[in-house]
Amino acid sequence: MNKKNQKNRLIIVSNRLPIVLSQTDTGQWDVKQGSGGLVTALAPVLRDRGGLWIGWPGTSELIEKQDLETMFEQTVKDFGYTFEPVFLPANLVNDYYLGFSNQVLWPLFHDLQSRCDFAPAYWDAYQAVNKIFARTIARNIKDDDDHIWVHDYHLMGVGQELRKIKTTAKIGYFLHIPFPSLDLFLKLPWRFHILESLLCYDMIGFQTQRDRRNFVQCVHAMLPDIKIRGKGRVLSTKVNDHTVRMGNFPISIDYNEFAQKAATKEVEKRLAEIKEAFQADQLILGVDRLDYSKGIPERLLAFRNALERYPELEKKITLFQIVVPSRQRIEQYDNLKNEIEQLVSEINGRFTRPGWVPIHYIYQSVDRTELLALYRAADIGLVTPLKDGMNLVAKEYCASHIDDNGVLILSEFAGAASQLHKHALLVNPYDIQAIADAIYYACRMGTKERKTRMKALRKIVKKSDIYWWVDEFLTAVFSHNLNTFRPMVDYIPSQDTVQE
Ligand code: ADQ
Repeated sequence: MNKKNQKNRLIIVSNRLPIVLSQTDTGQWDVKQGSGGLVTALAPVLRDRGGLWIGWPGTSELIEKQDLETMFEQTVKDFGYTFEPVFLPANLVNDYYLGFSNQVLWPLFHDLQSRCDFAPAYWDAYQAVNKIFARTIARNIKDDDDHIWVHDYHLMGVGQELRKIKTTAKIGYFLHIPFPSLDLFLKLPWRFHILESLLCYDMIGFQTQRDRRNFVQCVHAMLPDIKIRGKGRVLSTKVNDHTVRMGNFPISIDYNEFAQKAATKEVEKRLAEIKEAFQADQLILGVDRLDYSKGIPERLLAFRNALERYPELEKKITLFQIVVPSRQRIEQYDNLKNEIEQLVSEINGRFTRPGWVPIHYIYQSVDRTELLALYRAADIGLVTPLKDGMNLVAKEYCASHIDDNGVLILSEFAGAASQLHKHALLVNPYDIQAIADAIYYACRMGTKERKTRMKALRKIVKKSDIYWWVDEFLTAVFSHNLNTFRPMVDYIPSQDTVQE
């Protein structure tokens, strides 16, 4: 990135602010920066350039607006950048967040159209909230050299709203979830609005080449006057004299942080306790947010299928499935929780033997030490989403496996497969028998093959970590030379990998 651009102030915009609010014994509110990969990577950039993070605090009902603003004034001193809360009227939050974001865009973009609820009121709320975000951003822009980076599917319309109020600052946008194929996208009643909104950004970032290709196909089919050109990883087009670029930038994790923390004494201690507690030869780990896109029931069925078809696995394998609660007010998520719990209980009821319980199921968030110890203890990481933008669990599992002795079984529909396909065991997450076979194969895999595969996986995650991702995206938005972006070609199933 050139020196001039490095000085531009950066404004990050996401649905939720990356903060954790807690109340002290005296009832005072305390604000701490969140610990996710995105904030870890962006915080130094925001500090260097001077920056601001705009988002919904999510707890407006618990805390007075005035108190929150006073607290955020304090954070400039502590963090070197500040937060700007977007206060959303309570009557819009449900329809915008639980409604349009999570019952229209989320299922449709994960190829699960039957789970969509295309209620018109949801769209109205989505537009209204995107307008509120745009106004908050506009109020906070100091000059045209400020750079704005909007995140994810909740805020696809913010760019267009900003253009309506004549914002000329550069605006980048990154979609964390997949972009659907043309046939699916056409089902969306507001398809033209969404496409035209996205084309108001200066840069549209996708996780994989497949997502970018789907987007380009939608533009070419629905807006044939727009010609998208280019050959490399970043393409471009002109829309009303405004240049729009689009590229694929696979998000990642802070590899060094995971690798270093995985080697700490606390993790070693917890690892020893876990190993002591699980006497089975092979510990298999699943870690997911509660979501139907993560393929948890299908994974449990595959585990059951492995126990049925390979009786020699009895007492030899244990599945440790952690599910973190999510979107608790949507009925489909409650039903999914029940379905998972029934399957776990059915499988354990049928296969448990004295001294061996096949599935350990935890429905809660676990702390970082516990997660790292589990990643290290797991001989097999089982990551089988039906569809996923990227899936950071797959990368965290590899980064934490500092002894290189683990096998990653990965869904070919996770964005992570675009980078990890050669060295993971790739599976079609709908193919229960293929997952069961991969489990069996992984259990019997020799140490040499495990280590060769895991070393190669770790090298890929290390090379393209979260800092690389931030740098690549920001360079693509703000630099002029697009030839620096080497193409990244996705995994496409071939005759060799597809078992009919
Ligand atoms: P998510 O759908 O939330 O993210 P993912 O990428 O797997 O999915 O990230 C989940 C995160 O939550 C991981 O960092 C994981 O460690 C953590 N986590 C999960 N279960 C946990 C538990 N029980 N306890 C503690 N931590 C837990 C969206 C997209 C993804 C995309 C990311 C980033 O859906 O496809 O990879 O954004 O772009």
